[in-house]
Amino acid sequence: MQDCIFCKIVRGEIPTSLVYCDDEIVAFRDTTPQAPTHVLVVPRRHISSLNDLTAEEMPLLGKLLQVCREVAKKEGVFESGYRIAVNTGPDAGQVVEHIHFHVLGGGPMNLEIG
Ligand code: DGP
Repeated sequence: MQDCIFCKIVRGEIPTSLVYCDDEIVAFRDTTPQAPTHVLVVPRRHISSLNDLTAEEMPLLGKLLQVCREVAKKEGVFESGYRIAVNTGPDAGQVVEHIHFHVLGGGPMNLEIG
């Protein structure tokens, strides 16, 4: 998608701190980290949100989670613990309309909602 910021990152048009990439998935550091480790895992294909994922695209979810796990290992939080967050829609605070998994870790976290 032309104007999508994460599509631009995926295409290499915006510089980013890359953590992982393969032919389907890219992971990079969040510019406004909410935890010592804060990495975003995104598919190269533009999908606006979890709500827009088709039945055929469901296997991609497993791959995204697998990459989240690899990122957690790479970042050294696999054993200490990490959180995966997928904000979906306005009430959840989704700002970027390109599905992304937040991988957060590096210290204890509260389970606050909101
Ligand atoms: P969400 O609220 O779930 O849509 O999270 C979007 C995240 O994307 C937010 O934590 C900040 C991050 N972000 C926004 N713009 C950029 C950018 O240009 N580069 C990177 N690396 N992260 C970005």
